[in-house]
Amino acid sequence: MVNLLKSITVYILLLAFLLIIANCGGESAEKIKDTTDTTPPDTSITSQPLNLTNSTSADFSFTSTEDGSTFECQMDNGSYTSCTSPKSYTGLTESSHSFSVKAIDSSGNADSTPASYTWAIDTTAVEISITSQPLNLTNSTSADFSFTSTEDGSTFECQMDSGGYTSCTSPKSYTGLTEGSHTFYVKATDSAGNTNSTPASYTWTIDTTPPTVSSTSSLTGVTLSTSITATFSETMDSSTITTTTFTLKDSDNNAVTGIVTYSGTTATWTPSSNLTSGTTYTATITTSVKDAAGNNMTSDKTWSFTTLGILTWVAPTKNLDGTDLTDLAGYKVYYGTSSGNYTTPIDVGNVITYGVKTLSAGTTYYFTVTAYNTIGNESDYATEVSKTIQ
Ligand SMILES: [Ca+2]
Ligand SMILES: [Ca+2]
Ligand SMILES: [Ca+2]
Repeated sequence: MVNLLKSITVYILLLAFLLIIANCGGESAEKIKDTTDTTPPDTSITSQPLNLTNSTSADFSFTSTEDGSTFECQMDNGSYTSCTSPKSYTGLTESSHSFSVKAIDSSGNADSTPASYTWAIDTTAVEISITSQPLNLTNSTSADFSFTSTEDGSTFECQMDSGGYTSCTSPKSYTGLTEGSHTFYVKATDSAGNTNSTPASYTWTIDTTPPTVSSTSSLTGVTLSTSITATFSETMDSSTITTTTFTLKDSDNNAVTGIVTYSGTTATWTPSSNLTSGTTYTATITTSVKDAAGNNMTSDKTWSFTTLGILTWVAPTKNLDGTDLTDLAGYKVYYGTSSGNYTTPIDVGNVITYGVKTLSAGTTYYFTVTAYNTIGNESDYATEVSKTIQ
């Protein structure tokens, strides 16, 4: 019984103690509630990245309307975590980002409308395209360029040769350029400040020098089936080299029919049928021919040549004494500019036709031929023939 009473006393004391504790708690909560602040603070972001930037870092400063506030920050879809101002982020990806921050006052009231800021990171440089430019080879000393970039709002800088970059817009024109090779460069900077490391460029050549005919085919010993060639000082516009601009006329000023081809720097005129023996022809290339840059030749190129004087004869069959000729060894051709007077003979071998070279226009030549046998006996002259080279 005594023990029971003791136990009850202990319980009563314990209960009383618990009641006192409970009472104390109740009074304390009532007192705090009376003076508590139930108004949440408002949060402001006071510094932030540019709206569009090429920086992958971001620094934010922020304030609360209530001193003593703490803050929680959120980047993109992450969760709010405790932070202080300033708050920095690094290694952000190239895309749009959103930062939010809310203040929590010392009474635990959180700003229900966090401050937030959205911006974009662009670290990719633009691509530039040159959309119009001079011909690769031109005789124009002016040049007009158009160009575009892959991003609206880009700004451009242009450079001609090694002249240095200056701000420019499309189209960009240059005048008074010198003859020779030139290179145009253009680079762009996007709105985020990214400049392409490799500029777009275009190289072309200005040629203002007219072409000339630097050489022609041989003027002497020209065979009847010859092709006549003219080599130019530079590559030509092949479309300007035709049977109209490259002609051949005979000594009567009649046009000769042929075809014209062009390769490398050489034009070739080929007759449709053999030329006439011992005749002077005149070839002409007119100023209508142009070099590859479009410059016309400044004066006609005219030159003349004489075709071979072709002699033919009938082989003898008898010796002077009437016996059969069995030891014929060859022939000698004689010719000169007066009848019966011949220069040193030409041993032409055992043939029955020969083309005499180095004949001059306007001159009459006299020709004959002898035969000789294996022991060197030479016949009399054959009947003389003459021809005036036209
Ligand atoms: Ca408050
Ligand atoms: Ca960009
Ligand atoms: Ca030229």
